[in-house]
Amino acid sequence: MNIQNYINGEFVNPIKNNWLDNYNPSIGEVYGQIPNSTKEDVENAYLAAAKAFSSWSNTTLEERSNILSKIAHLILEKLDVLAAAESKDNGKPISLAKQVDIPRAASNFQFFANAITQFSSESHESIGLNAVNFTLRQPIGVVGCISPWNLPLYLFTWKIAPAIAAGNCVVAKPSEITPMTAYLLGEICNEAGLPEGVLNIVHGLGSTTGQAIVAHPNIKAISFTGGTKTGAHIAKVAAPMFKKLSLELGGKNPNIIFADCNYDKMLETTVRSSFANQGQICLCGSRILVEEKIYEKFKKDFIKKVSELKVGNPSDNSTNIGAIVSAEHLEKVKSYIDIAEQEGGRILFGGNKVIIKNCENGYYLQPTIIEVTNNRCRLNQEEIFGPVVTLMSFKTDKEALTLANDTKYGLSATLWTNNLNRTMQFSKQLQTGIIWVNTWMLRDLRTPFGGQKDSGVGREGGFEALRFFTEPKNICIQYESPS
Ligand code: TXE
Repeated sequence: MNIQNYINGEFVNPIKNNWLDNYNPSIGEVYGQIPNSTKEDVENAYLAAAKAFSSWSNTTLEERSNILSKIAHLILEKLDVLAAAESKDNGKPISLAKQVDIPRAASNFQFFANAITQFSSESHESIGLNAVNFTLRQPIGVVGCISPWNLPLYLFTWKIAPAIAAGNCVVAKPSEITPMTAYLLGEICNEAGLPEGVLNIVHGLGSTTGQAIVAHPNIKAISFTGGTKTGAHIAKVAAPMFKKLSLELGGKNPNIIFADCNYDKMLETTVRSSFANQGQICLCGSRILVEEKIYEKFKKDFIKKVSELKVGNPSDNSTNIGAIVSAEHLEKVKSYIDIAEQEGGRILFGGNKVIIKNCENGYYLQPTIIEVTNNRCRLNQEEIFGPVVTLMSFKTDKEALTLANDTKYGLSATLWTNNLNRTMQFSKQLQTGIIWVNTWMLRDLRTPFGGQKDSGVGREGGFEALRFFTEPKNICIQYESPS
C-alpha cells in the first residue's frame, strides 16, 4: 500500500520520487511505501497553504466550526477503518485504537469546532482619557505541525484542529513510522469540504522533511511533540528565526502511592498507567513510588495483575499488550532491561521478548517490573518509553516529594491519597505541568496540557492552543470628547 502526500487537496507523489518502507510491527514486515519528501515538496505544501490563507482566515467562525465538526463526524463514521489502520501501523491493540486513539481524534476536532466560537478577547476603556483598547487575536499564517508515532492520529489532530480553527493554514508531518491515519485524514478533510490548501500533509524523515518545515523561513510557528533531544534541535533551528514554538517532549513521570489511598482503584489504574499503549505514552507513570507500609503487599498484588496481561497480536480483541512500534525501539527498550542488574535493579517480572504464534517476526516484549533502590540510576533518570516500570519505596512525605522531583523531566505526576493537606502540598510542590490525584489520564480538553523542565515549552489544549496559534494585537483608539 503506497501512500502519497496531500497537497492543495490532492494526493501527489514526492517530486524526487524517494520512498521509505512502512512496517507492520505486529509481523515485522514492510507493508507499504511512503514518500520521503524533500524541501521541494515542503515548499509546494507551503505555497498551497499560503495561497489558501487569505480566504480561510476570512471565513466566519461558524463556517470553520461546521467544517471541523463535519471532520469529527466523518472520523467517527470511519472509526473501524481508522482504528484498524492505526493498530496495523503502530502495533497497538485494536481495542485501544477503537476506544482511545480514534475517538479522541474526533474529539479534538469537535472540541475546537466549539471552542473557536467562544474564543474572544477583552477590551479596556481608559477612563478619563477618551480612549479604548481592544485586542485582536489574528491567525499567524502558515504553521507547522510535527507529531510522533505513539498516538499517531490522536496527536496529529490535537495540533491541526486548533491551528485551522484559529484561521491558520497548516503544513503537517506525521511520524514516518506511523503515517497511515494521517494519510487517511486527507480524504476525510476533502469530504468535509475543507478548502484545498488549508491542510497539507507531507510524509518523510524528521531529519529531512521535518527539518525543512522547521527551517522554512515563512512557516512562522512550529507545534512539535516527540523526543526531548529532537525538541532541543528544533529549538536551535527555530529560535534565531523567532518562530513561535510549542514543544511537548518526553517524561519520566512519578506514580506516588500512599497507604491511605483507595487501594483497589489504585491497583487497577496503575496497571493501565504503567503499560497502556505498551508504555509508549509520554504520560505513563514509569516510576512507581510506594509508601513503605504497603510496599510488600503492593509488589505482590501488582506482579500478579501484570502477569495476567496478555501480550499478543494487536488485531486480537483479547490482546492487552501489542507490538512495540519498531525493531529499533524494541532494541532501545530491551537495552534498558539488559542494564537493570548492573544498575542495581532486580527484575521482578517480565524482561523478555515474546514470540507470538503467526507473528513470529513481530516486535513483542513482556510488561516488565524492575525494583530499584536508587533514583539516580539510568532506569529512573532516562525515558525508556516502553512497557517497563520501576518500583521504589519511601517512608515519609518529604522523601516521596524529593524522589518525585528528582528528574530532569516535568510532564505529569500521579498521586494516590485521600489526605487533603497532602494533596494540596504535593500539588503545589511537584515540578510537573499535570497532576492526577486518584486517577490517571482523565482528560478535560479545556485544561492547559504540557510540561516543565525537559518535558518542553508551552501548553496545548483549550484556549491555550488557540492563543498559541494566534498573534494578539492591541489597538488603542482615542476619540474626541462630546462638544
Ligand atoms: O520521536 P522523534 P520518536 C520520546 C520517546 C522516544 C523518543 C524518540 O523517548 O523514544 O521521543 O521517539 C520528527 N526536525 N517520545 O523517534 O524522533 C519525526 O519525524 C523536525 C515522546 O518518535 O522526536 C517525528 O515526526 N522534525 C513523545 C517527530 O519529529 C523531526 C512521543 C517525533 O520524532 C526531526 C514520541 C528534526 N530534526 C516519542 N527529527 C511524547 N512526548 O509524546 C525527528 N523529527
